[in-house]
Amino acid sequence: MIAHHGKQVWIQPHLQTTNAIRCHLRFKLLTIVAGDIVEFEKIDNNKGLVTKRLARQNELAKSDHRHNKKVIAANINTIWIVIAPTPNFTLLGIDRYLIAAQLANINAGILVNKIDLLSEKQYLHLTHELKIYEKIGYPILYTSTHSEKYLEALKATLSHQTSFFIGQSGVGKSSLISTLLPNQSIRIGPLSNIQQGCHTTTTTRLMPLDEGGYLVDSPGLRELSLTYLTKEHIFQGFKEFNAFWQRCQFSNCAHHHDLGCALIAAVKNGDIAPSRMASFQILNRELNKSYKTS
Ligand SMILES: Nc1nc2c(ncn2[C@@H]2O[C@H](COP(=O)(O)OP(=O)(O)OP(=O)(O)O)[C@@H](O)[C@H]2O)c(=O)[nH]1
Ligand SMILES: [Mg+2]
Ligand SMILES: [Zn+2]
Repeated sequence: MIAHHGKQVWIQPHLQTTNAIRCHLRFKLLTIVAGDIVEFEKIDNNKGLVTKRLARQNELAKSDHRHNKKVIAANINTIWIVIAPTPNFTLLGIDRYLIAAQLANINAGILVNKIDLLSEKQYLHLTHELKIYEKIGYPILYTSTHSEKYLEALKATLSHQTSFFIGQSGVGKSSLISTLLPNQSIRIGPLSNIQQGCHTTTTTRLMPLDEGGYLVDSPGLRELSLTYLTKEHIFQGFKEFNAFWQRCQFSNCAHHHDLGCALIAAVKNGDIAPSRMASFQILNRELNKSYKTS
Protein backbone atom coordinates (compact mmCIF):
# COMPACT_ATOMS: atom_id res chain seq x y z
CA MET A 1 0.00 0.00 0.00
CA ILE A 2 1.41 3.37 -0.82
CA ALA A 3 -0.98 6.01 0.52
CA HIS A 4 -4.44 6.68 1.94
CA HIS A 5 -6.82 8.83 -0.01
CA GLY A 6 -9.92 9.42 2.09
CA LYS A 7 -11.50 5.98 2.51
CA GLN A 8 -9.57 4.63 -0.45
CA VAL A 9 -5.96 3.56 -0.75
CA TRP A 10 -3.35 3.62 -3.49
CA ILE A 11 -1.75 0.28 -4.27
CA GLN A 12 1.45 -0.20 -6.25
CA PRO A 13 1.19 -3.51 -8.13
CA HIS A 14 4.22 -5.72 -7.61
CA LEU A 15 5.59 -4.97 -11.06
CA GLN A 16 6.71 -1.34 -10.85
CA THR A 17 6.12 -0.91 -14.57
CA THR A 18 2.38 -0.55 -13.92
CA ASN A 19 0.89 2.59 -12.43
CA ALA A 20 -0.54 2.79 -8.92
CA ILE A 21 -4.19 1.70 -8.63
CA ARG A 22 -6.85 3.31 -6.46
CA CYS A 23 -8.66 0.73 -4.35
CA HIS A 24 -11.58 0.42 -1.96
CA LEU A 25 -11.27 -2.00 0.96
CA ARG A 26 -13.51 -5.07 0.88
CA PHE A 27 -13.88 -5.06 4.68
CA LYS A 28 -14.34 -1.87 6.61
CA LEU A 29 -12.31 -3.22 9.51
CA LEU A 30 -9.28 -4.02 7.40
CA THR A 31 -6.71 -1.44 8.47
CA ILE A 32 -3.81 -0.97 6.15
CA VAL A 33 -0.90 1.44 6.38
CA ALA A 34 1.94 2.54 4.11
CA GLY A 35 4.25 -0.40 3.47
CA ASP A 36 1.55 -3.05 3.85
CA ILE A 37 1.53 -5.84 1.29
CA VAL A 38 -1.99 -6.68 0.16
CA GLU A 39 -3.93 -8.87 -2.23
CA PHE A 40 -6.38 -7.06 -4.48
CA GLU A 41 -8.82 -7.70 -7.31
CA LYS A 42 -8.64 -5.45 -10.32
CA ILE A 43 -11.95 -3.81 -11.29
CA ASP A 44 -10.54 -1.94 -14.29
CA ASN A 45 -7.17 -0.44 -15.23
CA ASN A 46 -7.33 2.25 -12.54
CA LYS A 47 -9.55 0.76 -9.85
CA GLY A 48 -9.48 -2.23 -7.55
CA LEU A 49 -10.65 -3.86 -4.34
CA VAL A 50 -8.28 -4.85 -1.52
CA THR A 51 -9.28 -8.28 -0.26
CA LYS A 52 -6.52 -9.23 2.16
CA ARG A 53 -3.58 -7.83 4.10
CA LEU A 54 -0.58 -10.14 4.32
CA ALA A 55 1.23 -10.74 7.63
CA ARG A 56 3.49 -7.83 8.58
CA GLN A 57 7.22 -8.21 9.14
CA ASN A 58 7.16 -5.28 11.53
CA GLU A 59 4.96 -2.35 12.60
CA LEU A 60 6.11 1.15 13.51
CA ALA A 61 3.64 2.52 16.04
CA LYS A 62 2.79 5.48 18.27
CA SER A 63 0.02 6.16 20.81
CA ASP A 64 -3.30 7.73 19.87
CA HIS A 65 -4.92 10.27 22.20
CA ARG A 66 -6.41 7.42 24.27
CA HIS A 67 -2.97 5.83 24.78
CA ASN A 68 -3.80 2.97 22.40
CA LYS A 69 -1.32 1.63 19.88
CA LYS A 70 -1.66 3.15 16.42
CA VAL A 71 0.39 1.66 13.59
CA ILE A 72 1.95 4.28 11.28
CA ALA A 73 3.76 2.05 8.77
CA ALA A 74 4.67 -1.58 8.17
CA ASN A 75 7.43 -3.66 6.60
CA ILE A 76 10.09 -0.97 6.99
CA ASN A 77 13.82 -1.79 6.88
CA THR A 78 15.23 1.47 8.23
CA ILE A 79 13.79 4.51 9.96
CA TRP A 80 15.70 7.75 9.39
CA ILE A 81 15.01 10.29 12.11
CA VAL A 82 15.41 13.56 10.26
CA ILE A 83 16.60 16.52 12.34
CA ALA A 84 17.91 19.95 11.35
CA PRO A 85 19.38 23.09 12.96
CA THR A 86 15.97 24.64 12.36
CA PRO A 87 13.38 23.80 13.64
CA ASN A 88 15.19 23.01 16.85
CA PHE A 89 15.36 19.42 18.10
CA THR A 90 15.71 17.76 21.50
CA LEU A 91 17.53 14.57 22.41
CA LEU A 92 14.31 13.36 24.06
CA GLY A 93 12.52 13.78 20.73
CA ILE A 94 15.18 11.66 19.00
CA ASP A 95 15.04 9.03 21.76
CA ARG A 96 11.27 8.62 21.30
CA TYR A 97 11.75 7.59 17.66
CA LEU A 98 14.72 5.35 18.47
CA ILE A 99 12.70 3.49 21.09
CA ALA A 100 9.75 2.98 18.74
CA ALA A 101 12.16 1.61 16.12
CA GLN A 102 13.98 -0.65 18.56
CA LEU A 103 10.71 -2.15 19.83
CA ALA A 104 9.49 -2.71 16.29
CA ASN A 105 12.79 -4.39 15.43
CA ILE A 106 13.53 -1.87 12.70
CA ASN A 107 17.00 -0.41 12.05
CA ALA A 108 17.26 3.28 12.82
CA GLY A 109 19.63 6.12 12.09
CA ILE A 110 19.77 9.89 12.46
CA LEU A 111 19.80 12.06 9.36
CA VAL A 112 20.97 15.61 10.08
CA ASN A 113 19.70 17.83 7.26
CA LYS A 114 20.34 21.53 6.44
CA ILE A 115 23.97 21.43 7.51
CA ASP A 116 24.54 24.33 5.09
CA LEU A 117 23.04 26.49 7.85
CA LEU A 118 25.79 25.60 10.34
CA SER A 119 29.08 27.40 10.94
CA GLU A 120 32.08 25.13 11.38
CA LYS A 121 31.92 25.63 15.14
CA GLN A 122 28.21 24.77 15.28
CA TYR A 123 28.82 21.71 13.11
CA LEU A 124 31.53 20.46 15.48
CA HIS A 125 29.29 21.08 18.46
CA LEU A 126 26.47 19.09 16.86
CA THR A 127 28.65 16.14 15.83
CA HIS A 128 29.95 16.03 19.39
CA GLU A 129 26.42 16.08 20.84
CA LEU A 130 25.33 13.19 18.60
CA LYS A 131 28.40 11.03 19.36
CA ILE A 132 26.42 9.25 22.09
CA TYR A 133 24.20 7.72 19.40
CA GLU A 134 27.13 6.49 17.33
CA LYS A 135 28.49 4.85 20.46
CA ILE A 136 25.20 2.96 20.91
CA GLY A 137 25.39 1.84 17.29
CA TYR A 138 23.04 4.21 15.45
CA PRO A 139 24.46 5.55 12.17
CA ILE A 140 24.42 9.31 11.60
CA LEU A 141 24.30 10.94 8.19
CA TYR A 142 24.86 14.65 7.51
CA THR A 143 23.13 16.14 4.47
CA SER A 144 21.94 19.28 2.78
CA THR A 145 19.54 19.45 -0.12
CA HIS A 146 21.55 22.50 -1.25
CA SER A 147 24.63 20.47 -2.08
CA GLU A 148 25.03 17.51 -4.46
CA LYS A 149 27.99 16.07 -2.62
CA TYR A 150 25.98 14.60 0.25
CA LEU A 151 23.24 13.14 -1.87
CA GLU A 152 25.27 10.42 -3.59
CA ALA A 153 26.20 8.89 -0.22
CA LEU A 154 22.58 9.14 0.87
CA LYS A 155 21.35 7.43 -2.30
CA ALA A 156 23.79 4.56 -1.85
CA THR A 157 22.64 4.08 1.75
CA LEU A 158 18.98 4.01 0.83
CA SER A 159 18.99 1.72 -2.19
CA HIS A 160 17.36 -1.74 -2.21
CA GLN A 161 15.40 -1.31 1.00
CA THR A 162 12.37 0.48 2.40
CA SER A 163 13.38 3.61 4.31
CA PHE A 164 10.98 5.67 6.37
CA PHE A 165 11.67 9.41 6.90
CA ILE A 166 10.22 10.66 10.17
CA GLY A 167 10.67 13.86 12.19
CA GLN A 168 9.32 17.28 13.00
CA SER A 169 7.57 19.43 10.44
CA GLY A 170 10.01 21.58 8.47
CA VAL A 171 13.20 19.53 8.87
CA GLY A 172 13.19 18.77 5.14
CA LYS A 173 11.90 15.19 4.83
CA SER A 174 10.00 15.92 1.62
CA SER A 175 12.82 18.12 0.26
CA LEU A 176 15.28 15.25 0.66
CA ILE A 177 12.92 12.77 -0.96
CA SER A 178 12.16 15.08 -3.87
CA THR A 179 15.89 15.62 -4.48
CA LEU A 180 16.32 11.86 -4.59
CA LEU A 181 13.19 11.33 -6.72
CA PRO A 182 13.05 14.32 -9.07
CA ASN A 183 10.22 12.78 -11.11
CA GLN A 184 7.76 12.58 -8.21
CA SER A 185 5.59 15.58 -7.41
CA ILE A 186 6.11 16.25 -3.73
CA ARG A 187 4.97 19.34 -1.87
CA ILE A 188 7.64 21.29 0.00
CA GLY A 189 6.60 23.84 2.58
CA PRO A 190 7.98 27.28 3.36
CA LEU A 191 9.42 27.43 6.87
CA SER A 192 7.06 30.30 7.78
CA ASN A 193 4.12 27.90 7.33
CA ILE A 194 5.67 25.43 9.68
CA GLN A 195 6.34 28.07 12.33
CA GLN A 196 2.61 28.74 12.25
CA GLY A 197 1.97 25.04 12.89
CA CYS A 198 1.02 24.06 9.31
CA HIS A 199 2.22 20.71 8.04
CA THR A 200 3.04 20.49 4.36
CA THR A 201 2.90 16.72 4.03
CA THR A 202 -0.47 15.38 5.16
CA THR A 203 -0.30 11.66 4.36
CA THR A 204 2.31 8.96 4.74
CA ARG A 205 3.35 7.94 1.27
CA LEU A 206 5.62 5.27 -0.18
CA MET A 207 7.58 5.95 -3.37
CA PRO A 208 9.73 3.58 -5.46
CA LEU A 209 13.44 4.37 -5.96
CA ASP A 210 14.94 3.86 -9.42
CA GLU A 211 17.79 1.82 -7.93
CA GLY A 212 15.30 -0.52 -6.22
CA GLY A 213 13.71 -0.07 -2.80
CA TYR A 214 11.26 2.51 -1.52
CA LEU A 215 11.22 5.80 0.39
CA VAL A 216 8.37 6.68 2.72
CA ASP A 217 7.58 10.36 3.39
CA SER A 218 5.46 11.12 6.46
CA PRO A 219 3.74 14.20 7.92
CA GLY A 220 5.74 16.09 10.55
CA LEU A 221 5.17 14.97 14.12
CA ARG A 222 5.59 17.37 17.02
CA GLU A 223 6.62 14.40 19.11
CA LEU A 224 6.05 10.66 19.12
CA SER A 225 3.82 9.64 22.03
CA LEU A 226 4.68 6.24 23.51
CA THR A 227 2.14 5.91 26.31
CA TYR A 228 0.72 2.65 24.92
CA LEU A 229 3.90 0.89 26.04
CA THR A 230 4.65 -0.77 29.38
CA LYS A 231 7.60 0.11 31.63
CA GLU A 232 9.35 -3.05 30.51
CA HIS A 233 8.97 -2.01 26.88
CA ILE A 234 10.47 1.39 27.61
CA PHE A 235 13.48 -0.27 29.25
CA GLN A 236 13.95 -2.60 26.28
CA GLY A 237 13.60 0.31 23.86
CA PHE A 238 16.85 1.81 25.16
CA LYS A 239 19.18 -0.52 23.28
CA GLU A 240 22.26 0.03 25.48
CA PHE A 241 20.26 -0.58 28.69
CA ASN A 242 19.77 -4.24 27.79
CA ALA A 243 23.21 -5.13 29.18
CA PHE A 244 21.88 -4.02 32.59
CA TRP A 245 18.53 -5.85 32.42
CA GLN A 246 17.68 -7.31 35.87
CA ARG A 247 21.07 -6.31 37.24
CA CYS A 248 19.68 -3.87 39.85
CA GLN A 249 19.96 -5.03 43.45
CA PHE A 250 16.18 -4.88 43.97
CA SER A 251 13.89 -6.55 41.46
CA ASN A 252 11.36 -3.71 41.76
CA CYS A 253 14.02 -0.99 41.31
CA ALA A 254 12.44 2.18 39.92
CA HIS A 255 15.89 3.36 38.71
CA HIS A 256 15.41 6.63 40.59
CA HIS A 257 17.79 6.35 43.53
CA ASP A 258 21.25 4.95 43.36
CA LEU A 259 20.84 2.27 46.05
CA GLY A 260 21.91 -0.81 44.06
CA CYS A 261 20.61 0.55 40.74
CA ALA A 262 22.66 -0.84 37.84
CA LEU A 263 21.51 1.90 35.45
CA ILE A 264 22.53 4.74 37.74
CA ALA A 265 25.89 3.04 38.31
CA ALA A 266 26.30 2.76 34.52
CA VAL A 267 25.63 6.50 34.12
CA LYS A 268 28.32 7.20 36.74
CA ASN A 269 30.77 4.90 34.92
CA GLY A 270 30.10 6.56 31.58
CA ASP A 271 28.42 3.47 30.06
CA ILE A 272 25.04 5.20 29.73
CA ALA A 273 24.73 8.82 28.59
CA PRO A 274 23.02 11.11 31.15
CA SER A 275 20.64 12.40 28.45
CA ARG A 276 19.44 8.84 27.71
CA MET A 277 18.81 8.23 31.41
CA ALA A 278 16.90 11.54 31.58
CA SER A 279 14.76 10.51 28.58
CA PHE A 280 14.10 7.13 30.20
CA GLN A 281 12.85 8.81 33.38
CA ILE A 282 10.65 11.28 31.48
CA LEU A 283 9.03 8.48 29.44
CA ASN A 284 8.39 6.51 32.62
CA ARG A 285 6.74 9.52 34.26
CA GLU A 286 4.52 9.93 31.19
CA LEU A 287 3.41 6.32 31.61
CA ASN A 288 2.55 6.90 35.28
CA LYS A 289 0.41 9.88 34.28
CA SER A 290 -1.36 8.04 31.46
CA TYR A 291 -2.31 5.17 33.83
CA LYS A 292 -4.06 7.72 36.02
CA THR A 293 -5.98 9.38 33.23
CA SER A 294 -6.94 6.31 31.16
N1 LIG B 1 18.83 25.68 4.18
C1 LIG B 1 18.22 24.53 3.91
N2 LIG B 1 16.87 24.50 3.81
C2 LIG B 1 16.28 23.32 3.53
C3 LIG B 1 17.04 22.12 3.33
N3 LIG B 1 16.16 21.10 3.09
C4 LIG B 1 14.91 21.64 3.14
N4 LIG B 1 14.98 22.98 3.40
C5 LIG B 1 13.83 23.90 3.55
O1 LIG B 1 13.06 23.53 4.70
C6 LIG B 1 11.67 23.84 4.50
C7 LIG B 1 10.77 22.68 4.85
O2 LIG B 1 10.99 21.60 3.98
P1 LIG B 1 9.98 20.37 3.79
O3 LIG B 1 10.71 19.38 2.94
O4 LIG B 1 8.64 20.78 3.37
O5 LIG B 1 9.89 19.82 5.31
P2 LIG B 1 9.12 18.52 5.84
O6 LIG B 1 10.00 17.90 6.88
O7 LIG B 1 8.71 17.64 4.72
O8 LIG B 1 7.85 19.18 6.57
P3 LIG B 1 6.35 18.51 6.79
O9 LIG B 1 5.90 17.94 5.50
O10 LIG B 1 5.51 19.63 7.27
O11 LIG B 1 6.56 17.45 7.85
C8 LIG B 1 11.57 24.29 3.03
O12 LIG B 1 11.51 25.69 3.02
C9 LIG B 1 12.84 23.77 2.40
O13 LIG B 1 13.25 24.55 1.29
C10 LIG B 1 18.48 22.19 3.41
O14 LIG B 1 19.23 21.22 3.27
N5 LIG B 1 19.00 23.42 3.72
MG1 LIG C 1 6.88 16.99 4.11
ZN1 LIG D 1 17.63 0.27 38.80
